[in-house]
Formats: sequence, C-alpha cells, structure tokens
Amino acid sequence: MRIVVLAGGIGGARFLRGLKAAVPEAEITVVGNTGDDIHLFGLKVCPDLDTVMYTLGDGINEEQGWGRRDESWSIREEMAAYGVEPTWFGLGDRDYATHIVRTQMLGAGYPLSAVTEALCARWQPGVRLIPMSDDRVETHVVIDDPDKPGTRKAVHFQEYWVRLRAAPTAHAIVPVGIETAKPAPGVLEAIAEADLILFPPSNPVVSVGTILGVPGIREALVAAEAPVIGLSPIIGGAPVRGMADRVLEAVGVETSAAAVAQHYGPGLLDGWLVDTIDAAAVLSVEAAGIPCRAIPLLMSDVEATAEMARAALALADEVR
Ligand code: GDP
Ligand code: FO1
Ligand code: CA
Repeated sequence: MRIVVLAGGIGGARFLRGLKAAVPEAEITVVGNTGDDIHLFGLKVCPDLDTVMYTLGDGINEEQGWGRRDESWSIREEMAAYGVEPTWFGLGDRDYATHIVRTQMLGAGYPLSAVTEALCARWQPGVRLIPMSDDRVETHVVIDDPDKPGTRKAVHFQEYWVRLRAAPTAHAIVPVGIETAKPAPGVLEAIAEADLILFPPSNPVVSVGTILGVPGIREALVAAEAPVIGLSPIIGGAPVRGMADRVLEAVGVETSAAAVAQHYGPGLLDGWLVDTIDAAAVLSVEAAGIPCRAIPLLMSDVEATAEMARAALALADEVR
C-alpha cells in the first residue's frame, strides 16, 4: 500500500512513528512543510523536515520534540559571546552539522529535495521524505508593531513562535514565496499514485495549510483517486501543544475539531477523526458532508498512535 502523509514537525513526526508501526509493509511518502524554514548565520534550517528525519531516524530529543538528543551548545555560546543575533533560536552543535551539510549542498546547486534525500541516507527514516517545494517559502505572521502604535509588521514564523511565544495576536499568516513555488519533484506523482492520503494531527494553518497553499498540491489531492483522511490536532477545543489556536484565529477559524474539518472542506476531506471527548462534533462534521468518527487521539505512545493510524485506514476503507 502506498500512503502519502502531509506533515508538519512534532505532531506529524509522532504520527508517522505510529503509522509505520501499524503498517510496516506500507510505502510511505511524506510531503514535509518547509514554511517554517529559516536562514540563520548563513545556514538554511528546515525544522519540520529535520523533526521528521530525526524522530523516525531515532536521533530526536524526545522530551523537547525537536532538535538532537545528547545535544551540546558550544557554538550557540560562542555566537552569543560575539553578540551576534538572533540569540533566541536554539541551534545545538549536533544539529548545526545538519544545517552546514544542507547549506553546502544547496550552494553546490542541489535542490532541497536532493539534499533531504542525502541527509536521509544517514538517518534512514523508513519513509520517503520530500519537501513540499524546492523553492524558498517562509511563513510570516502579521502582528501589531509595538514600536509604532497603530501600525503592523510581519515577523518570521519562528520569531513569532520562539521569541514571542505566540503572545501577540496574529492578524494574518503570510507564506512568503508560495505563489511562485512549485511542488518538489515526486510530490504530485506520489499523490496521484497513492492508495491513501493522510493529514496527521499537524498544525492546520502553518503546516498542512502551507503545504496545501503550494500551487498544484490542493488540486492534485482533490483529483486523487485515494481517499483523504484527516486526524484532528484539536482536542476539546484546544491544541494539544503549540500555537494552533493563535493561527486559526488569524484565519478566522474557531479552535475546534469540527471547525478545522470544515476549514479543509468536504471537497478535500473524505474522512475526519476527532477525539472521543469531541464525539458531539461528529454529527456536525457529517452534516457538512465529511464522514467522521470519534476515537482516542492522544499520541501518548507508539501503540496508541498506531491505533489512530489503524482507525484512519478503517475509515478510508469505509469511504472508498
Ligand atoms: P509542529 O510543526 O511541531 O507544530 O508540528 P505539527 O504541525 O506536525 O503538529 C502540531 C499540532 O499537533 C498541534 O496543533 C498539536 O495540537 C497537535 N498535536 C500534538 N500532539 C498531539 C496528540 O497527541 N494528539 C493530537 N490529536 N494532536 C496532537
Ligand atoms: N523551538 C523552540 O521553542 N525554541 C527553539 O529555540 C527552537 C529551536 C529549533 C532549532 C531547530 C529546529 O529544527 C527546531 C527548533 N525549534 C525550537 C522548534 C521549532 O521552532 C518549532 O517547533 C516548529 O518550527 C513549529 O512547527
Ligand atoms: Ca511546523
């Protein structure tokens, strides 16, 4: 079975671990979000691709959910000693190696998809990991400018999330560069040839939403023969972790499992899973034309996550 997963970072990566356990024989293609990417100190950093690669390759810092296990911070300390900004983004020494190799290969002319494949040759994630696009896309968040009352400014998504901890109201989410971005080689083919397409419990705006914004990807998903099944990242009216509530507000969508399903729409989704705590939402999602089931959606361990993946496969069989 060929499965395509549109994934962000931590939520996407944890789900993929369960999916691999549930269907070890499946050929899994992951289309990764690159809207979180940032250029720092001359290096290209791809947090969501790296989180998937390190998590599936058993190199992740489990407690944190991002970055390398057994990390040290000498380079960060030395940069700070030079007074070089930004000091708010934590790149560890081991992680730096990944960004150096990536940046060197990009400089030599390799596209990000080829670079990602090369990095994965070391990590052996057991899935084919493809960035959504080889073209540069960087998500920005429009907030009130604290220095110029009455005006707004756009900050990089990482500055909004890591430096500002998503405290300022997000007025708009702007994936800079997306209009001219092309799907990376293999993305549209994987979608067209898939037996099943999954939206893991990833951020619906700045992860899955960004991938859907790459011209051609949404159209390919709508045209695909395979059912598209999503799992809600919202449980009991709140994100399990992260800032999904802040960015959903920016796009005018209520933070609820039902509202996220309707935001994707019945034209795109063929099935939606909500947590048992949100069982009351099943009727409204189905009334909107999307088959829906309620099951436990907390990814507390690999087996619980594998059970979520099995439920997604079962729903796909029902709607196929
Ligand atoms: P990020 O790039 O690190 O933000 O990761 P993703 O975009 O892939 O996933 C983030 C989303 O996953 C957030 O909206 C969380 O609410 C959601 N999430 C995290 N853990 C869980 C979980 O155990 N269950 C569910 N249903 N959602 C989760
Ligand atoms: N998240 C933080 O909260 N603080 C950090 O300093 C930080 C550094 C970082 C470095 C590399 C990387 O791959 C991820 C990193 N993250 C950090 C996670 C990242 O900001 C976000 O969780 C995702 O981009 C949100 O999807
Ligand atoms: Ca992300």
